[in-house]
Amino acid sequence: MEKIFQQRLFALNNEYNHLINKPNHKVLPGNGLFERYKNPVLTSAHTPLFWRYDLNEQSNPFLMERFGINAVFNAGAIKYNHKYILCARVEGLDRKSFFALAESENGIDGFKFSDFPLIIPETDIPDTNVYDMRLVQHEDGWIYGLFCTERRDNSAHEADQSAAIAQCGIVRTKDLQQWERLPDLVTASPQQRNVVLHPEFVDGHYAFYTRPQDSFIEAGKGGGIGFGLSKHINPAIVKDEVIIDHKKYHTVYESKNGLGPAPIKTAYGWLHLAHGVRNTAAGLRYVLYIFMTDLHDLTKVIYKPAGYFLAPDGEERVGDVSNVVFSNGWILDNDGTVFIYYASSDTRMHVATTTIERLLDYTMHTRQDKFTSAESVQQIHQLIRQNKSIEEKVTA
Ligand code: M1P
Repeated sequence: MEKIFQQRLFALNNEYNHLINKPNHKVLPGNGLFERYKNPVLTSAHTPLFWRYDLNEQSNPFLMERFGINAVFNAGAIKYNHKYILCARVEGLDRKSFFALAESENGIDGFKFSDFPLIIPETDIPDTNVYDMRLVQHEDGWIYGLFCTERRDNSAHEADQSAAIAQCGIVRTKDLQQWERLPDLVTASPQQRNVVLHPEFVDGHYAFYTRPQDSFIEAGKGGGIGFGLSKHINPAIVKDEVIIDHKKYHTVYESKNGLGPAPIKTAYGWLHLAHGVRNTAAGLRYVLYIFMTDLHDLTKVIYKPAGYFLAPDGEERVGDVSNVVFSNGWILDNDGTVFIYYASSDTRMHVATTTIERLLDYTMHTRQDKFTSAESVQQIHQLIRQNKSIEEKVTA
Protein backbone atom coordinates (compact mmCIF):
# COMPACT_ATOMS: atom_id res chain seq x y z
CA MET A 1 0.00 0.00 0.00
CA GLU A 2 2.81 2.35 0.94
CA LYS A 3 4.22 1.79 -2.51
CA ILE A 4 1.01 2.87 -4.25
CA PHE A 5 0.77 6.07 -2.22
CA GLN A 6 4.39 7.06 -2.73
CA GLN A 7 4.42 6.19 -6.42
CA ARG A 8 1.27 8.15 -7.09
CA LEU A 9 2.47 11.14 -5.07
CA PHE A 10 5.72 11.21 -7.02
CA ALA A 11 3.90 10.98 -10.38
CA LEU A 12 1.30 13.60 -9.44
CA ASN A 13 3.93 16.06 -8.23
CA ASN A 14 5.95 15.59 -11.41
CA GLU A 15 2.94 16.15 -13.62
CA TYR A 16 1.81 19.22 -11.65
CA ASN A 17 5.26 20.84 -11.63
CA HIS A 18 5.68 20.23 -15.34
CA LEU A 19 2.32 21.89 -16.04
CA ILE A 20 2.89 24.90 -13.82
CA ASN A 21 6.32 25.58 -15.30
CA LYS A 22 5.43 25.01 -18.94
CA PRO A 23 6.36 28.08 -21.03
CA ASN A 24 3.66 29.52 -23.26
CA HIS A 25 4.13 30.59 -26.88
CA LYS A 26 2.28 32.86 -29.28
CA VAL A 27 0.47 31.14 -32.11
CA LEU A 28 1.61 33.02 -35.21
CA PRO A 29 0.84 34.61 -37.63
CA GLY A 30 -2.66 35.12 -36.17
CA ASN A 31 -5.19 37.56 -37.62
CA GLY A 32 -3.39 40.83 -36.82
CA LEU A 33 -6.02 41.73 -34.20
CA PHE A 34 -4.51 39.68 -31.37
CA GLU A 35 -2.29 36.67 -30.76
CA ARG A 36 -3.55 33.54 -29.13
CA TYR A 37 -1.21 31.40 -27.00
CA LYS A 38 -0.61 27.68 -27.38
CA ASN A 39 -1.49 26.59 -23.84
CA PRO A 40 -4.40 27.50 -21.60
CA VAL A 41 -3.19 29.64 -18.67
CA LEU A 42 -5.39 27.93 -16.08
CA THR A 43 -7.16 24.56 -16.04
CA SER A 44 -8.53 22.29 -13.33
CA ALA A 45 -5.11 20.59 -13.31
CA HIS A 46 -3.50 23.90 -12.24
CA THR A 47 -5.28 23.75 -8.89
CA PRO A 48 -2.84 22.68 -6.16
CA LEU A 49 -2.67 19.01 -5.30
CA PHE A 50 -3.38 19.90 -1.67
CA TRP A 51 -6.82 21.18 -2.71
CA ARG A 52 -7.75 17.95 -4.39
CA TYR A 53 -6.06 15.20 -2.40
CA ASP A 54 -5.92 14.24 1.23
CA LEU A 55 -2.15 13.88 1.40
CA ASN A 56 -2.20 11.79 4.56
CA GLU A 57 -1.29 8.23 3.73
CA GLN A 58 -3.21 6.87 6.73
CA SER A 59 -6.54 8.40 5.75
CA ASN A 60 -6.04 8.22 1.98
CA PRO A 61 -3.94 5.10 1.26
CA PHE A 62 -4.88 5.02 -2.45
CA LEU A 63 -4.14 8.72 -2.81
CA MET A 64 -7.48 9.31 -4.46
CA GLU A 65 -9.03 12.69 -5.17
CA ARG A 66 -11.25 13.81 -2.31
CA PHE A 67 -12.24 17.24 -3.67
CA GLY A 68 -12.32 17.03 -7.43
CA ILE A 69 -12.20 20.22 -9.51
CA ASN A 70 -14.26 20.16 -12.67
CA ALA A 71 -13.27 23.39 -14.36
CA VAL A 72 -11.47 26.72 -14.00
CA PHE A 73 -12.90 29.51 -16.13
CA ASN A 74 -14.46 33.01 -16.41
CA ALA A 75 -11.77 34.86 -14.46
CA GLY A 76 -11.72 38.53 -13.52
CA ALA A 77 -8.30 40.17 -13.95
CA ILE A 78 -6.29 42.97 -12.40
CA LYS A 79 -2.65 44.09 -12.23
CA TYR A 80 -1.73 44.37 -8.57
CA ASN A 81 1.73 44.87 -7.05
CA HIS A 82 3.25 44.33 -10.54
CA LYS A 83 1.63 40.89 -10.80
CA TYR A 84 -1.04 39.70 -13.21
CA ILE A 85 -3.85 38.42 -11.04
CA LEU A 86 -6.76 36.29 -12.15
CA CYS A 87 -9.78 35.76 -9.94
CA ALA A 88 -10.95 32.49 -11.42
CA ARG A 89 -14.27 30.75 -11.21
CA VAL A 90 -13.31 27.35 -9.85
CA GLU A 91 -16.02 24.73 -10.13
CA GLY A 92 -16.02 21.55 -8.06
CA LEU A 93 -17.44 18.23 -9.17
CA ASP A 94 -20.58 19.23 -7.27
CA ARG A 95 -21.15 22.16 -9.68
CA LYS A 96 -20.56 24.73 -6.95
CA SER A 97 -18.29 27.52 -8.04
CA PHE A 98 -16.03 29.60 -5.83
CA PHE A 99 -13.35 32.19 -6.42
CA ALA A 100 -9.60 31.73 -6.20
CA LEU A 101 -6.71 34.03 -7.10
CA ALA A 102 -3.87 32.93 -9.35
CA GLU A 103 -0.90 35.12 -10.16
CA SER A 104 1.79 35.29 -12.81
CA GLU A 105 4.88 37.44 -13.33
CA ASN A 106 4.35 37.98 -17.05
CA GLY A 107 0.61 37.39 -17.64
CA ILE A 108 1.03 34.60 -20.16
CA ASP A 109 2.37 31.64 -18.22
CA GLY A 110 3.41 30.51 -14.74
CA PHE A 111 0.02 31.23 -13.18
CA LYS A 112 -0.05 29.77 -9.70
CA PHE A 113 -3.03 29.62 -7.36
CA SER A 114 -2.88 31.11 -3.87
CA ASP A 115 -2.97 28.46 -1.18
CA PHE A 116 -6.59 29.11 -0.22
CA PRO A 117 -9.66 30.01 -2.32
CA LEU A 118 -11.34 33.28 -1.33
CA ILE A 119 -13.81 33.47 1.51
CA ILE A 120 -16.68 35.62 0.31
CA PRO A 121 -19.00 36.75 3.10
CA GLU A 122 -22.72 36.18 2.50
CA THR A 123 -25.76 38.42 2.84
CA ASP A 124 -28.84 37.38 4.83
CA ILE A 125 -29.90 35.27 1.85
CA PRO A 126 -27.19 32.66 1.34
CA ASP A 127 -25.82 32.26 -2.19
CA THR A 128 -26.28 28.80 -3.68
CA ASN A 129 -23.69 29.47 -6.33
CA VAL A 130 -21.37 32.39 -7.11
CA TYR A 131 -19.48 33.02 -10.35
CA ASP A 132 -17.96 35.31 -12.98
CA MET A 133 -16.36 38.07 -10.92
CA ARG A 134 -15.44 41.35 -12.61
CA LEU A 135 -12.62 43.10 -10.73
CA VAL A 136 -12.61 46.88 -10.98
CA GLN A 137 -10.22 49.40 -9.46
CA HIS A 138 -12.69 52.22 -8.80
CA GLU A 139 -11.66 55.84 -8.42
CA ASP A 140 -13.17 55.80 -4.89
CA GLY A 141 -10.06 53.78 -3.84
CA TRP A 142 -11.66 50.34 -3.46
CA ILE A 143 -11.21 47.30 -5.65
CA TYR A 144 -14.69 45.96 -6.33
CA GLY A 145 -15.69 42.46 -7.32
CA LEU A 146 -19.08 42.18 -8.96
CA PHE A 147 -20.27 38.64 -9.46
CA CYS A 148 -23.36 36.60 -10.14
CA THR A 149 -25.13 35.17 -7.12
CA GLU A 150 -27.60 32.44 -7.89
CA ARG A 151 -30.35 31.03 -5.70
CA ARG A 152 -33.25 28.68 -6.37
CA ASP A 153 -36.43 30.37 -7.52
CA ASN A 154 -38.67 29.42 -4.61
CA SER A 155 -41.79 30.38 -6.54
CA ALA A 156 -41.10 27.50 -8.98
CA HIS A 157 -42.96 24.20 -8.67
CA GLU A 158 -41.26 21.52 -6.57
CA ALA A 159 -40.89 19.44 -9.74
CA ASP A 160 -38.78 22.17 -11.33
CA GLN A 161 -35.42 22.00 -9.63
CA SER A 162 -33.57 24.11 -12.19
CA ALA A 163 -35.46 27.41 -11.86
CA ALA A 164 -33.03 29.97 -10.50
CA ILE A 165 -32.77 33.66 -9.81
CA ALA A 166 -29.52 35.37 -10.72
CA GLN A 167 -28.58 38.71 -9.21
CA CYS A 168 -25.45 40.81 -8.84
CA GLY A 169 -23.41 40.33 -5.66
CA ILE A 170 -20.89 43.01 -4.67
CA VAL A 171 -17.70 42.70 -2.63
CA ARG A 172 -14.84 45.12 -2.12
CA THR A 173 -11.28 44.93 -0.89
CA LYS A 174 -8.11 46.95 -0.58
CA ASP A 175 -5.68 44.02 -0.55
CA LEU A 176 -7.38 41.17 -2.46
CA GLN A 177 -7.34 39.17 0.79
CA GLN A 178 -10.07 40.60 3.03
CA TRP A 179 -13.37 41.04 1.24
CA GLU A 180 -16.31 43.06 2.50
CA ARG A 181 -19.72 41.99 1.20
CA LEU A 182 -22.15 44.77 0.34
CA PRO A 183 -25.87 44.29 -0.33
CA ASP A 184 -26.72 42.85 -3.74
CA LEU A 185 -27.41 45.38 -6.47
CA VAL A 186 -31.09 46.33 -6.66
CA THR A 187 -32.60 46.87 -10.10
CA ALA A 188 -36.09 46.46 -11.49
CA SER A 189 -35.13 43.32 -13.42
CA PRO A 190 -36.10 39.87 -12.11
CA GLN A 191 -32.73 38.52 -13.29
CA GLN A 192 -29.29 40.13 -13.59
CA ARG A 193 -26.07 38.61 -14.84
CA ASN A 194 -22.90 40.14 -16.29
CA VAL A 195 -23.12 43.30 -14.19
CA VAL A 196 -20.00 45.48 -14.35
CA LEU A 197 -19.03 48.55 -12.35
CA HIS A 198 -17.72 51.49 -14.37
CA PRO A 199 -14.31 52.52 -12.94
CA GLU A 200 -15.12 56.24 -12.65
CA PHE A 201 -17.90 58.23 -11.05
CA VAL A 202 -20.46 59.54 -13.52
CA ASP A 203 -22.08 62.80 -12.39
CA GLY A 204 -21.04 61.86 -8.85
CA HIS A 205 -22.78 58.47 -9.09
CA TYR A 206 -21.62 54.87 -9.28
CA ALA A 207 -22.33 53.64 -12.80
CA PHE A 208 -23.28 50.06 -13.62
CA TYR A 209 -23.49 48.09 -16.85
CA THR A 210 -26.29 45.56 -16.44
CA ARG A 211 -27.97 42.77 -18.38
CA PRO A 212 -31.63 42.62 -17.47
CA GLN A 213 -33.34 39.33 -18.33
CA ASP A 214 -36.87 37.94 -18.06
CA SER A 215 -35.78 34.45 -17.05
CA PHE A 216 -32.64 32.63 -15.98
CA ILE A 217 -31.61 31.48 -19.48
CA GLU A 218 -33.75 33.47 -21.91
CA ALA A 219 -33.34 37.20 -22.27
CA GLY A 220 -37.01 37.34 -23.28
CA LYS A 221 -38.28 40.89 -23.60
CA GLY A 222 -35.22 41.97 -21.66
CA GLY A 223 -31.64 41.53 -22.75
CA GLY A 224 -29.12 43.91 -24.17
CA ILE A 225 -26.36 45.64 -22.26
CA GLY A 226 -27.94 48.15 -19.90
CA PHE A 227 -26.55 51.17 -18.07
CA GLY A 228 -27.74 52.82 -14.88
CA LEU A 229 -26.60 55.04 -12.02
CA SER A 230 -26.72 54.65 -8.27
CA LYS A 231 -26.11 57.43 -5.78
CA HIS A 232 -24.50 55.01 -3.34
CA ILE A 233 -22.64 51.74 -3.42
CA ASN A 234 -23.84 50.60 0.01
CA PRO A 235 -26.57 49.85 -0.92
CA ALA A 236 -26.44 50.18 -4.71
CA ILE A 237 -29.83 50.85 -6.27
CA VAL A 238 -30.26 51.42 -10.00
CA LYS A 239 -33.75 52.77 -10.62
CA ASP A 240 -33.48 53.37 -14.36
CA GLU A 241 -31.66 51.17 -16.83
CA VAL A 242 -31.24 52.21 -20.45
CA ILE A 243 -30.15 49.63 -23.00
CA ILE A 244 -27.01 50.87 -24.71
CA ASP A 245 -26.29 47.80 -26.86
CA HIS A 246 -29.30 45.81 -28.01
CA LYS A 247 -29.57 42.22 -29.13
CA LYS A 248 -30.44 42.23 -32.81
CA TYR A 249 -31.85 39.86 -35.40
CA HIS A 250 -29.36 37.90 -37.47
CA THR A 251 -26.25 39.05 -35.68
CA VAL A 252 -23.83 37.22 -33.37
CA TYR A 253 -25.73 38.78 -30.45
CA GLU A 254 -29.23 37.95 -31.54
CA SER A 255 -30.27 35.83 -28.51
CA LYS A 256 -28.47 37.79 -25.81
CA ASN A 257 -25.31 39.64 -24.96
CA GLY A 258 -23.47 40.83 -21.88
CA LEU A 259 -20.55 43.04 -21.00
CA GLY A 260 -17.22 41.38 -20.27
CA PRO A 261 -14.68 43.24 -18.14
CA ALA A 262 -14.93 46.92 -17.18
CA PRO A 263 -14.24 49.16 -20.18
CA ILE A 264 -10.82 50.66 -20.91
CA LYS A 265 -10.62 54.46 -21.22
CA THR A 266 -8.90 55.70 -24.37
CA ALA A 267 -8.48 59.12 -25.96
CA TYR A 268 -11.28 58.26 -28.41
CA GLY A 269 -13.84 56.64 -26.15
CA TRP A 270 -14.48 53.78 -23.74
CA LEU A 271 -13.46 50.45 -25.24
CA HIS A 272 -15.75 47.53 -24.40
CA LEU A 273 -15.35 43.77 -24.74
CA ALA A 274 -18.62 41.85 -24.63
CA HIS A 275 -20.05 38.44 -25.43
CA GLY A 276 -22.78 37.80 -27.94
CA VAL A 277 -24.94 34.69 -28.11
CA ARG A 278 -26.90 33.13 -30.91
CA ASN A 279 -28.87 29.94 -31.04
CA THR A 280 -28.01 27.17 -33.48
CA ALA A 281 -29.06 23.57 -34.12
CA ALA A 282 -25.98 22.65 -32.04
CA GLY A 283 -27.02 24.86 -29.11
CA LEU A 284 -25.98 28.34 -28.01
CA ARG A 285 -22.78 29.79 -29.49
CA TYR A 286 -20.93 32.46 -27.48
CA VAL A 287 -18.43 34.79 -29.17
CA LEU A 288 -16.67 38.00 -28.11
CA TYR A 289 -17.17 41.34 -29.79
CA ILE A 290 -15.94 44.90 -29.32
CA PHE A 291 -17.61 48.27 -29.27
CA MET A 292 -16.76 51.79 -28.14
CA THR A 293 -18.87 54.34 -26.29
CA ASP A 294 -18.56 58.11 -26.22
CA LEU A 295 -16.19 59.52 -23.58
CA HIS A 296 -18.83 61.94 -22.31
CA ASP A 297 -22.06 60.08 -23.06
CA LEU A 298 -21.49 56.53 -21.83
CA THR A 299 -24.81 55.39 -23.28
CA LYS A 300 -23.81 56.24 -26.87
CA VAL A 301 -22.12 53.54 -28.94
CA ILE A 302 -19.85 55.30 -31.44
CA TYR A 303 -18.01 52.37 -33.05
CA LYS A 304 -18.94 48.73 -33.42
CA PRO A 305 -17.11 46.49 -35.91
CA ALA A 306 -19.28 43.89 -37.65
CA GLY A 307 -19.53 40.42 -36.14
CA TYR A 308 -17.19 38.82 -33.69
CA PHE A 309 -13.70 39.73 -32.49
CA LEU A 310 -12.84 36.30 -31.10
CA ALA A 311 -14.75 33.02 -31.49
CA PRO A 312 -14.09 29.50 -30.18
CA ASP A 313 -11.35 27.87 -32.24
CA GLY A 314 -9.99 24.32 -32.38
CA GLU A 315 -9.99 22.65 -29.00
CA GLU A 316 -11.57 25.77 -27.45
CA ARG A 317 -14.79 24.61 -29.10
CA VAL A 318 -15.14 21.58 -26.85
CA GLY A 319 -15.80 21.40 -23.14
CA ASP A 320 -18.53 21.31 -20.53
CA VAL A 321 -20.60 23.86 -22.42
CA SER A 322 -19.19 23.60 -25.91
CA ASN A 323 -18.88 26.38 -28.48
CA VAL A 324 -18.45 29.12 -25.89
CA VAL A 325 -15.87 31.83 -25.34
CA PHE A 326 -16.45 34.18 -22.45
CA SER A 327 -14.32 37.01 -21.06
CA ASN A 328 -14.67 38.99 -17.87
CA GLY A 329 -11.06 40.10 -17.46
CA TRP A 330 -8.48 42.10 -19.37
CA ILE A 331 -5.39 44.04 -18.29
CA LEU A 332 -3.88 47.11 -19.97
CA ASP A 333 -0.16 47.47 -19.27
CA ASN A 334 1.70 50.80 -19.22
CA ASP A 335 3.42 49.97 -22.53
CA GLY A 336 0.02 49.57 -24.24
CA THR A 337 -0.08 45.76 -24.23
CA VAL A 338 -3.53 44.37 -23.56
CA PHE A 339 -3.92 40.90 -22.04
CA ILE A 340 -7.33 39.47 -22.85
CA TYR A 341 -8.22 36.60 -20.55
CA TYR A 342 -10.99 34.41 -21.92
CA ALA A 343 -12.47 31.05 -21.06
CA SER A 344 -13.36 28.37 -23.57
CA SER A 345 -16.42 26.16 -23.32
CA ASP A 346 -16.85 26.82 -19.57
CA THR A 347 -13.79 24.65 -18.94
CA ARG A 348 -10.42 26.47 -19.02
CA MET A 349 -8.76 29.90 -19.22
CA HIS A 350 -6.68 31.29 -22.08
CA VAL A 351 -4.86 34.52 -22.82
CA ALA A 352 -4.63 36.49 -26.04
CA THR A 353 -2.44 39.59 -26.32
CA THR A 354 -2.75 42.70 -28.43
CA THR A 355 -2.09 46.41 -27.99
CA ILE A 356 -4.35 49.35 -27.33
CA GLU A 357 -3.20 50.80 -30.66
CA ARG A 358 -4.34 47.69 -32.52
CA LEU A 359 -7.65 47.56 -30.63
CA LEU A 360 -8.35 51.18 -31.54
CA ASP A 361 -7.47 50.57 -35.18
CA TYR A 362 -9.73 47.49 -35.23
CA THR A 363 -12.60 49.29 -33.52
CA MET A 364 -12.49 52.50 -35.51
CA HIS A 365 -11.48 51.23 -38.94
CA THR A 366 -13.11 47.85 -39.36
CA ARG A 367 -16.36 47.75 -41.29
CA GLN A 368 -19.60 48.16 -39.39
CA ASP A 369 -22.46 45.66 -39.74
CA LYS A 370 -24.97 46.71 -42.41
CA PHE A 371 -27.25 43.77 -41.55
CA THR A 372 -27.91 42.28 -45.00
CA SER A 373 -26.02 39.94 -47.32
CA ALA A 374 -26.25 42.46 -50.17
CA GLU A 375 -24.54 45.14 -48.08
CA SER A 376 -21.83 42.65 -47.05
CA VAL A 377 -21.19 41.88 -50.73
CA GLN A 378 -20.89 45.58 -51.47
CA GLN A 379 -18.35 45.97 -48.66
CA ILE A 380 -16.24 43.03 -49.80
CA HIS A 381 -16.37 44.21 -53.45
CA GLN A 382 -15.09 47.60 -52.38
CA LEU A 383 -12.18 45.99 -50.50
CA ILE A 384 -11.32 43.76 -53.45
CA ARG A 385 -11.45 46.70 -55.89
CA GLN A 386 -9.12 48.68 -53.62
CA ASN A 387 -6.67 45.76 -53.41
CA LYS A 388 -6.79 45.16 -57.16
CA SER A 389 -5.91 48.79 -57.84
CA ILE A 390 -2.89 48.45 -55.53
CA GLU A 391 -1.87 45.26 -57.38
CA GLU A 392 -2.26 47.03 -60.74
CA LYS A 393 -0.13 49.97 -59.56
CA VAL A 394 2.60 47.56 -58.41
CA THR A 395 2.65 45.58 -61.67
CA ALA A 396 2.39 48.70 -63.90
O1 M1P B 1 -22.44 28.88 -20.42
C1 M1P B 1 -22.01 30.06 -21.04
C2 M1P B 1 -22.14 31.25 -20.09
O2 M1P B 1 -23.51 31.39 -19.74
C3 M1P B 1 -23.84 32.49 -18.91
O3 M1P B 1 -23.68 33.69 -19.63
P1 M1P B 1 -24.99 34.53 -20.03
O4 M1P B 1 -25.51 35.06 -18.75
O5 M1P B 1 -24.61 35.60 -20.97
O6 M1P B 1 -25.90 33.55 -20.68
C4 M1P B 1 -23.01 32.56 -17.66
O7 M1P B 1 -23.51 31.62 -16.76
C5 M1P B 1 -21.54 32.25 -17.89
O8 M1P B 1 -20.96 31.95 -16.65
C6 M1P B 1 -21.33 31.08 -18.83
O9 M1P B 1 -19.96 31.01 -19.18
